[in-house]
Amino acid sequence: MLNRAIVEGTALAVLALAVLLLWLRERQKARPESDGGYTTREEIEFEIGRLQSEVYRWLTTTDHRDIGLLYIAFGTAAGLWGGVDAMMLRTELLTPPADIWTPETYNALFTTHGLTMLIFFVLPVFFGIGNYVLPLLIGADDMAFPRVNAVGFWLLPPALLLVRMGLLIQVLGQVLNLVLPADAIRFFLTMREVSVGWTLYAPLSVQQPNPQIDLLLLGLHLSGIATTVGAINFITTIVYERGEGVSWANLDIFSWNMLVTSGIALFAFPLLGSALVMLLLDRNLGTAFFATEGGGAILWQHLFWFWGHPEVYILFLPATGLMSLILPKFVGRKLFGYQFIVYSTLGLGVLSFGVWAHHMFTTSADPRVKLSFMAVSIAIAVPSAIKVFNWITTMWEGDIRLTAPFILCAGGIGTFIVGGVTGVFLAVIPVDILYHGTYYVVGHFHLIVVGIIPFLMIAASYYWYPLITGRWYDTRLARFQSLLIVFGSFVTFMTLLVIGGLGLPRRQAIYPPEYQFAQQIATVGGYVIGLSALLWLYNMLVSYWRGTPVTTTDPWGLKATNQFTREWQWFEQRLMDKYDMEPTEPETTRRSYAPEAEPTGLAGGVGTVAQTVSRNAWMAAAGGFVGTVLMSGGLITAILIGVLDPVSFGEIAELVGLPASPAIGAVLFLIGGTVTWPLLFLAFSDYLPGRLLFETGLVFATLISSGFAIAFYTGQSGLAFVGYLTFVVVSHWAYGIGLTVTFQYLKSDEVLQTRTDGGG
Ligand code: HEM
Ligand SMILES: [Cu+2]
Repeated sequence: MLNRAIVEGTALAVLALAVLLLWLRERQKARPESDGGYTTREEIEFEIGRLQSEVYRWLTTTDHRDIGLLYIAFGTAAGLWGGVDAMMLRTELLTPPADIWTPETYNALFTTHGLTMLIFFVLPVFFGIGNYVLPLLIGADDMAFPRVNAVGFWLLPPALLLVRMGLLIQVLGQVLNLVLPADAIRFFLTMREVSVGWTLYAPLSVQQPNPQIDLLLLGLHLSGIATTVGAINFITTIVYERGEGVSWANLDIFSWNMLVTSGIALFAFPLLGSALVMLLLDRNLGTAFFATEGGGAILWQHLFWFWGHPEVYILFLPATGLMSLILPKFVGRKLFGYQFIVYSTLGLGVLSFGVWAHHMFTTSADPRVKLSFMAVSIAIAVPSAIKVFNWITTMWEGDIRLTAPFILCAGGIGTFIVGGVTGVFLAVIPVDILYHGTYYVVGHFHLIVVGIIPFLMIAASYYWYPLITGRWYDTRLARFQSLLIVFGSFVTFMTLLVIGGLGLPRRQAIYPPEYQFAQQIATVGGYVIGLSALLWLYNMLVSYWRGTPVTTTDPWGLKATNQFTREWQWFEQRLMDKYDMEPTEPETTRRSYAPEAEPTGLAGGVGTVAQTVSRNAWMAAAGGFVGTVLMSGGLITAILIGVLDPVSFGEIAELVGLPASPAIGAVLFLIGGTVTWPLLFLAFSDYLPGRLLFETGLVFATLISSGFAIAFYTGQSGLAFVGYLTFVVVSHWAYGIGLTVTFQYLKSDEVLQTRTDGGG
C-alpha cells in the first residue's frame, strides 16, 4: 500500500520543478523576446534587484491583463493538482481490490478532486480569460474596479491553501516524524485531507472529527467571497464600461455569457456561504441546523444544491460563450442565431435556479414536488439544445480550417451532445433512481466538465496565444494534443457511461472483478487526457520563448471573413504603435449576410424579421405557387400509377383536426406549399449548402421530401415503395426548382444587392 500523501506531494513537487526548470532553460537560450527585442546574457544574469521589482509588480498589479494572467496561472496550477488526484483515482481503479491506496485515501481523493476542479480550477480560469479579454472585447480601459479585482484574485490562494491544507500538513508531519516523537507533533499527524465527498453531506460532515473539515469550510467561504467580488466587477464592467458603439445588441457573445454567469454567481454564492457557516456552527458550537432535531440532513441538501446546480451553469456558460466566439472564426462564418444564443443563455441563467432538487430524487421529498423539478429539468434541455443547433448551423457550409481550436470546438460539441443527452435521462425520476449512485452519473457530467469546459479553455489559449505573447505556439503539437484530449475523453467517459449503465456504483475503491477490463480502459483513457494536459503545458511554456514571432497584425486572417473583432483591433493598434507595422489587408473578403437579417436591438430583431417577412411574402407566395404546381404534376402521376395513395392526404387533414377528406388535405397541402415552405426557405437559405439559390433550393427540397415521405407513407412495399420514394423526391425537386427559379427571376437584381454589401 503506497503512502498517498507522500506520493501526491512528490508528484506535485516534481511537476512544479519540471515547470521551473523548463522555464529557466528556455529563458536561457531564448531567441528574440516576445516583444521583438533580444535578451542578452547580461540581462538574464540573476539580478536580485530586478527579481524584487518583478515580484513587487506581480503582487501589486491592478491591470486587468496582469490579473487575468494571474488567475489563469492559479487556475491551471489548481487544475493540475486536481488532475493528480484524478490520475490517482484512476490508478486505484486499475485493480478490483483497494490495493494501491486505502479506501480512506480513495474517499479523500474523490472529495478533493471534485472540490479542487469545480471551485479552484474552472472558475478562476474563466475569470482569468474574462479579465484579460473582456475589457478588450467591449472597448473598456480596464475592469470597473481594478483594485477590487486584485483583492478578488488574492483571496483565492489562501482559500485553496485552507481547503487543501490537509495534504501539506500530513506530508510535513511525516517528514517531521522522522526526527521528532509522534506525541510532539500530534497535530500534524491528525490532519487528513477531507473524505466526506465534495457535496459535504450531513450528518457525516458534521460528525467526522478531522479538523481539516473546518479549515476546508473556511477556505470555501473565502473562495465564495472572492467569486462574489469578481462577479460584481464583471457585471459593473459590462453594464457601465462598454466603449462607444457597443450596445446590448452587438455585445459580443462571450461577454453576454460572462454577464449571465456573474449574475448567477451573485445569487448562488452568498447562499453557499450561509450554508457553510451553518455547518461550521453545527460542528463547533453545538447548533442543530442539520441535526435530526433541527432542519435535518435534507436541509443541507436543499441549501447545497440551491448553490450547486447554478454552479454547474457558472462553470459551463463561459465555455459556451467561448465556443460561440471562437467557432465562427475557424469556419469563416458569423455565429448563426446570435439572438437565440443570448436568449438561451439568459434562459439558462434563470432556469438554473429552478432545478436543484433533481439532485434529490432519491430522497424522501414529496413526489409531487419532485415531479415539478423533473419537468423544469427536462425543459432546461431546450436552451442548451438551441446552442448546439446554432453551433452546428454556424459550421454549415463554412470554410473549415482544421486548426487546434477548431478540433477542440468540434470535439466539445460532440462531448456536449452526449453529456447533455445523458443528462436529460437523469432528469427523469425513474431513470435517476436507477442510475443515481452509479458511474453513469460520473460519465455524464465528465463529458461536460472535461468535454466542453477544458476543451474550450485550451481552444481559447491557442486562439489568443498570438495576442497575449506575440508569438505562435507549436501548431503541429497543438493539433496532436487536441486530438489526443478529445480521444482520451471519449474513451474514458463513454466507458464510464457503459459500466454505470451496467449498474456499477461510483465512489467505491473496491469493485467486482468482472468490471476490471472496462475500468482499465477508462484508466488508460484518463492517462491519455493527463498526457495531453502536460503536452499543452509544455507548448504554452516553451512557445513563449521559442515560438515564431507574429509578423502580421491579423494572425488568424480574420479580416477576410469580416470577423476582425475588437481585441484583435487592439492588438493591431499595439503592433502599429510599437513596431510601426503596417495593418495586414486580406486579398479577398468573403461576402457577409444580408444586414437586415441581423438584430438591431434586444427586442428589435422581431421587428426586423417581421419586416423582412412581409417584404418577401409576396415573392414567397409566387415562388411557392409555381413550385407547388410543378410538384403536383409529379404527385398526380404517382397517384395515377398507384404508388401514392390519395387517402394519405385525408390523414393530413385529420392530423390538424379536420374531417379526413383527401380534398381538404390537398388544400392544406397547397397552402403549405405556397406559404410555409417558401418562407422557411427564405429564412434558412443563407445557411443551406450550395452557393447558388438554385442548388440551395434542391437541398432544401430534398430535406423536406424526407418529411413528406414519412407523412404520406401508406404501407407500400417492394417496387411500389421504390416508386413512391422516387416520385416523392423527384416531385420535391420540381418544387425546389420552381420555387428558386421564380425567386431568381423576381429578385435578380435585389439578390445581388443584399448578398454582396452587408455589415461586418
Ligand atoms: C483527467 C480528467 C479527469 C478524470 C480522469 C477524472 C476522474 C474522476 C474519477 C475517477 C472520479 C471518482 C468517481 C467515483 O468515485 O465514482 C471523479 C469524480 C469527480 N470529478 Fe473528475 N476526473 C477528471 C476531470 C474532472 C474535471 C475537469 C472536473 C470538474 C471541472 C471533475 C469533477 C469531478 C467531480 C465533481 C467528481 C465527483 C466527486 C464525488 O463523487 O464526490 N473531474 N473524477
Ligand atoms: Cu443539477
